[in-house]
Order: sequence, then structure tokens, then C-alpha cells
Amino acid sequence: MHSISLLAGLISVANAACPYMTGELPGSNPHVQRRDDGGAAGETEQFLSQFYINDQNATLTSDVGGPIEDQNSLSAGERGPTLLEDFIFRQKIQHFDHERVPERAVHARGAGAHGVFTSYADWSNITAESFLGGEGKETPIFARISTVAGSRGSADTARDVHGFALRFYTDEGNFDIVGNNIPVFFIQDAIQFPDLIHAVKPSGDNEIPQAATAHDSAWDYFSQQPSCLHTLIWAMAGHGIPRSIRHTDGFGIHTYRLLTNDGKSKLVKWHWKTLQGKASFVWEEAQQTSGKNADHLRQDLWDAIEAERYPEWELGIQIMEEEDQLRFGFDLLDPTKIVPEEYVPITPIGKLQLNRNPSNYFAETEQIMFQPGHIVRGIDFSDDPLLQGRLFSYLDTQLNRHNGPNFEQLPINRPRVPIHNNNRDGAGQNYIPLNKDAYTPNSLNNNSPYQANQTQNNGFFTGPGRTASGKLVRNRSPTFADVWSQPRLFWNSLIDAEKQFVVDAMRFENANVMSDVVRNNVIIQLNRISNDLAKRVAEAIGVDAPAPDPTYYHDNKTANVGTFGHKLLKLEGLKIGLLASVSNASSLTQGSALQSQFKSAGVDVVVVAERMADKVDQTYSASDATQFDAVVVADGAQGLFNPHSFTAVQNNRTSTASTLYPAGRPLDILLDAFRFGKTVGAVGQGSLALRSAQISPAREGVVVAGSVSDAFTKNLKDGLYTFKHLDRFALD
Ligand code: HDE
Repeated sequence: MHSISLLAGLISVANAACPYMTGELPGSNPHVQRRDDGGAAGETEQFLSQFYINDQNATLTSDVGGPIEDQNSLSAGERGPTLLEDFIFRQKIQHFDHERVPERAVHARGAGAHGVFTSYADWSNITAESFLGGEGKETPIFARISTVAGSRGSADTARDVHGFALRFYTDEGNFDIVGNNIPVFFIQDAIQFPDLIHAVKPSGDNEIPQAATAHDSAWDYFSQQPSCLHTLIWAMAGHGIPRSIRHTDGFGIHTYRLLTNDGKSKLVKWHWKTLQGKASFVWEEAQQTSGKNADHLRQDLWDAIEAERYPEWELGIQIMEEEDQLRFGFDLLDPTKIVPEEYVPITPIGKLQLNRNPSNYFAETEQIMFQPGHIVRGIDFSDDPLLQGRLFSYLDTQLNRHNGPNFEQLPINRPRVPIHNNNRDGAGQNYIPLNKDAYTPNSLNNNSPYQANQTQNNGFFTGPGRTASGKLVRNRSPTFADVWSQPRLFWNSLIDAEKQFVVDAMRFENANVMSDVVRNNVIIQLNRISNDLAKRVAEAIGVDAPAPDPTYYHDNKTANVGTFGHKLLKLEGLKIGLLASVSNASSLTQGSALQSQFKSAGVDVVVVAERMADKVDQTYSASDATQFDAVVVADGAQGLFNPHSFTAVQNNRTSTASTLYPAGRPLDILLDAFRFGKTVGAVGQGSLALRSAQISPAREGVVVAGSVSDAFTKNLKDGLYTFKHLDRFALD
């Protein structure tokens, strides 16, 4: 690849500058666990490895390299005061005192991974972007997927829009697509962003609630600023609680421009389509997961990558002509609008694979600083007022987080191509610039670094067709005015169960809203989308059922906007819980049989029993339905599912029921799995447990068999592909 030679040039610069250099050549560190990915992924690891500090077989030192022999502070006498002179103490405590940097103002909670993007073809007919310049061309990637509202330690499965930020380390510089997992945004103008975030974040007085929109100020804002409705309804429909990072799509949201080498431009929207298939939690399940495993999303991604079940997404673009800006009945500059795929189909252009976990969370996932302004030759902005504002905000916020302008020099932020410019100094300068004539134009350094242009070093450029003129106004364009028709399009396109999830979510959120005024305002807005939706929510929150408000009603539908009601594309990384018993050896052996049956599909079978033992992976005390995508009761474990065991323990501490786990836990796991719409099953006499749980074997997604046969495995797999059995959810 072209970028390899450029990389070599940069490494020599970086070597000179890195304060922690071990003296080894990049990539030669013998203690680095290396996966031989080859290609772009290997290139990233090679690049970052020059910054690794490796503590194996090493003496403890101070920050300036002096060996440290003792972990006691220096004191005047054994029982005397610590001396100010103790530079080792001071350095260690001072470093600790300054360990934290400000968390991100939004998107504080996130998980990251390295990967590779592979272009499907040479796309130079639509863009000069070098990373799309040839079939099979690989580019290293870092991805960070996040929630928006919660602080850094908040639970992963809070209902929220999810950030979907991608950095391409291209051979012409870094390019970021800083998007979300919902294709639209709450507001149309960046100046409103602080208002949105203040309304959504916890209350100013008591900082409650954490990572949740179920409170007065959030819904007050949503109902006063109806441009929020479209994003809101997507978040309520299941996109706010994805089963995992692997099971959600990503979107660039704004309309961008692609430019060819000869200056022709097209408008585009970016789409990342998950190749695992979309899947979401139901709300009770997400809430329970928040408590049981606040790290669920990051854990799932980490584990999948460690197990070499690399998640993949296909990158696609909707390509539109410059003159199409108002063609579809809405404005392509309005970020609250999707372009329905029926109007403009998605052209797949390449594939992303995430295949390496970070080596250090802080240095990589926390310090990566994305910016929509990180663009490369071949792409240009549009006049979307939200995008325009973001171009300022992301640069500005990095200054706050890093205390200065040199954050681009952090290893995870460095481009993989040499940099040459006249930017100088600032806190934390890592480079040692040799050019003392830091200005352009100059004659003393042969006018170097030269200005790039179209023919020399492929300078990036602004769309030659872009023009701007007009009176200065503080107005929203009337072409942005209709913010109800597309939420209705979304609502119309959902299947009944999804509509029910939207209704349930809005009932839950607004039941936590104390103000009658706000609840009434919410219903007024929902009623502009759909009278059915408004009435169903109103009924639960003490608001009178409204008469229809039909100005924006229509019957149009669009495809691919839901998360439920379709099959998964892959089962990799899903988990089956086999509920077994240590007192029945054969129930444990069934675990081994299932494990071998599911190995090739990449599904983990976790054997649960009363206590740890041979062939047992987890105890009932540490298990819960939220950990599994399907639950099976083993033949021989049925005795643990006696519905009376809970009462027996409560009434009589000497009861024979096990005290190794909370009373009734095995039955709870089964019941919860069923109620969360998961596939449940039983082998042999295990089906007596289904009877205890009053689950009919005739229901969809209930799989029973006499033994772990091929047919049983096949039915279980079918159930997993369906993922959620939607007949379990009542409609009202
Ligand atoms: Fe962001 N956003 N945002 N945002 N955003 C940030 O930048 C902001 C918006 C998104 O994993 C911040 O580095 C403004 C839309 C992601 O590191 C901050 C506006 C979209 C991430 C910021 C928006 C996003 C951020 C906080 C209104 C989807 C996390 C820390 C114009 C297209 C990236 C940071 C990561 C992060 C500002 C709206 C996505 C404060 C002013 C629309 C994925 O700069």
C-alpha cells in the first residue's frame, strides 16, 4: 500500500519525539501480543506499538527513569512526618491527582475498537477520496460507540441515541464520520444544542436522573421543540436500546458532498449497515441489564473481538444530485429528515470490520478526539446548519479536554502520514520541529513546506460549485418547517409490536414527568404524528384522549426503519444459558453436547448450576436471563424449578430448598427469558420446568425435545435467528 512508505517517514519523526521510547524499532517489541492481521489492521498496531510501555521483567522507576526501591514515603524517623523532599512521593501523588481529564460533554460513555475498512471498488467516478480509490484497498479504522446523556460511569443500556464515530487513518490524512445509530437528529441548528443537552441531562439541583430522559425537563424541551419528535420516536422504538453495539446500524446523518478530481460533486448520506442484523432489547430487559451488568455493551464488543468473532458493517451511500436539494418534499440540509430508501437506494461501497481491542482504554478510547471537520480530499460539507455548528464545537471541546492545541499529536489521533506545517509550541508539544522559519511564504527554507494544490500533493478542496450569498438573517428556512410528516412515516412503517414498544416507552417516560402541563404538551405533539399513538399514551398518563389533528397525517410507509420482526443475519456472539444441576451429572453433559453443536455458529453455551464444579460455567446466584439470548432447561434439572421453593425458604429456613442462590432464581431466569421474548427450551424431563412456569411448549420460540438432537439444535438456531418472539407482547 501507498501508505506504508508514508508511514515509514512518519515513524522517524515520532521516534525522535516520543518521551517513552524504549529504543526498540516500531513493531519489534517482543512483549506485544501480536495478532497477525496483516494489511491495514496490522499497520495500525505497528504504528501504535512504538508508544507502548512494556512492564514485563522491568524495574520500577520514577517518571524520569530513576529506579525506585521502596513503597514507603520518606519520613523523619519511623513514626515521624513525611518529608517534602520525597520527590518520589510527590511525583506519584501529583500524577494521580491529575489523572482525570474532563469527560466528554456528551457521549461520555463509550467503547472503542480498532478495525479495517475495505473498499469494494474504485469509486473515483464519484469521489477523490483516496481510501475509496480501489477494489480491496484497506484503511485502518478506530471506532467509538457511545451513549449520549450519561456520564462516563453510567450504565450502557440506558435508553439513548448511540454515537457511532469512525476514524479512517487514510493515506491522505484522517477522516472522521462522527455519526449516530439513528439517522436523524433532534434539532436543526447547532445553536440549540446546549438547550437540548441541558434539558436531557440530570436536573441542575440534585443531578437526578442519570442517563435517562424520563424526567420533566427532557419532555418539556421535546414538546416545545417538535423538531425532536423524529429522533425521539426512533429512540423509543428500540434503536435506543440495541442488543449490542454489533447489532445496530450507524448513520452520518447530515448531507455531505463528494467531489471528484475534476471537481464534479454529488450529495450523499452515509449509512453503516450491520452485517450481524439489527436486534434490540425490550425495556424491562434493558433496565434489568443496567443493574446486573452496567458494562453490557462494552463487554459484548470486547468479548466478540477477543473470540475473533469480528463484527462487520457495510458502508453505503445514498447519492443525490446537487439540484435534488428540495426535490423530495423536504430539505436535504435539514438533519431531522431521512431520505427514504425508496427514493434513493443505498449503494454499498465498502466493508468495516472491527478486529482488535484497544491496549489501553484511556490512551485510545478516551483520548481519541473525533471531529466532523477531519475531512480528506474528495469530501466537502453541506450548508446544514447543524453540521456547520459542529465544525466549531468539536475542535473547541478538544481544547478543553486536552488543555491545549496539541491533542492531534496523541498516538491515537496522529495521522499515519507525515505532517508539515508552521503550527508551533503549545502545552505538551511532542515533536521537535527542525524548521526555524515557521512561516509561509518564506525564501530561507526554499518556501517549504509548500502549499499543496490540485496537481501537487493532492490538496483537498472545496466544491467548486458551492456558492453562498444572501442577506444576513436569523431565520429558519421555511423548507425546514414540517417536523411531523417524517415521524408519522416512521410510525406508519413499524410493525404492531414495535408500535407497542413506542407506546410503552412513552408511557414509561411520561409517567415520570410530574408536570401536568408538560404531559399535555407531549400529547398535543404526539397527536400531530398519530391520533392512535397520542390516545394510547394519553390513557396511561392522565391526559384526556385528544381528537385527531390531521394536518400532517398520511399513509405512506418506508422500508428498513425498524429493529424488530426480521431475522438476524448471523448468530455469532449470542449466548445460550443451559440451566442444569450439579446433582445430575447428565444435565451437565448436555451442556457439552450443546456446546459442540453450536461451536461452528459461534454461539456460546453457558452451563449454569447451583455451585461451581467441573463442566459448570456459572452459578445460579451469578446468573440472570439478561445474560442469555436463549435459555434451555436440561433434562435432570427440573427439580430446581419448584414454584413453591421461594415460599418454602421464606416460611421455613430449614426447608430443603437450596440456599446457594436466591430462592426461586432458576424459575425466574426461565420466566424472564420468556417474558423478554427470548427463545426458551427444555430437554427431556426439563420440560416439567416449563410446566412450572406455565409456558406452553406450543408457543412460538419454545423448543422441546427428548435429547440434544440435531432437530433440537436446528429449532433452537431458528429461534435465535428470530431473536424476539413478538407474540409474547400484548398490544393495547
Ligand atoms: Fe456531537 N458532540 N454535537 N453530535 N457527537 C460531541 O465532541 C455537538 C451531533 C456525536 O466518540 C462532543 O469530542 C454539537 C450530531 C458523537 O468521541 C461535542 C452538536 C451527531 C460524539 C459535540 C452535536 C453527533 C459527539 C463532545 C449540534 C450525529 C462522540 C465530545 C450541532 C451526526 C464522539 C466531543 C466520540 C461528541 C457537539 C450534534 C454525534 C461537545 C454542538 C448531529 C458520535 O463537541
